[in-house]
Amino acid sequence: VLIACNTLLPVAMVMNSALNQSGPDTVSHVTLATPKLGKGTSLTVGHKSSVHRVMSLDVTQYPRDFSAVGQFGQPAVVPKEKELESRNRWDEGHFNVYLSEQIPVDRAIPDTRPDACSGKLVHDDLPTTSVIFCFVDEVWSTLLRSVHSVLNRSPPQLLKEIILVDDFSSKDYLKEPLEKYMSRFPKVRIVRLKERQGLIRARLAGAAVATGEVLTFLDSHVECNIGWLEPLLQRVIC
Ligand SMILES: [Mn+2]
Repeated sequence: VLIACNTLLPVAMVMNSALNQSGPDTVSHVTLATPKLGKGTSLTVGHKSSVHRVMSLDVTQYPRDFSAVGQFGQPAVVPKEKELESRNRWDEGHFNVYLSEQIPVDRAIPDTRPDACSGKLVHDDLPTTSVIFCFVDEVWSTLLRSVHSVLNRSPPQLLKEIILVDDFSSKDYLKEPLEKYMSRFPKVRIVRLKERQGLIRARLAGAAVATGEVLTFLDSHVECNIGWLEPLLQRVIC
């Protein structure tokens, strides 16, 4: 069942299997149609009534380079001598792949939320989530940026795991080098499909191994900003 779908931030969220805690306070009712539970299965989801302001979280493992291209969302320009290269590489991702490679994969970006969003209250006991990225031959820099943005800007206690579902990519950099890169992040898991399945079956493959209470499906070329997760999880339980 599709709980939330937003075209600006490509995201879809579903409840994963049974959320079996039931709190004494506010109780909301969620109707599910997950493969595991079958269509129309109903669950009661409880939560405490205590709330907090959406967390303004943005952590990085390493200090950020202030002068890096595109740092803080500064406009980035292709130098004259790189214009041909940048044009030739456009088709690798149907965007400016050259420029994306110049921009740090864990850069800071401005907090562009309206005040009403940053002041929003969410429950203290939000469910955990598995973030699932499905991809076929995704560009290296954008795939990494997607993962870093989730790791850097999600409350750690809510992020159960990140599942990368490789829908039978052909690019070599997505094999060994991706395994090696991601091995430093204990929360990141890679699932390899043995033949091309298509987006929906790839998502189901991710869902099948996910252990979080809510499944969050993101495009593999996104940049999650500060406060992206809690309001989405809040919508799922309320
Ligand atoms: Mn997309």
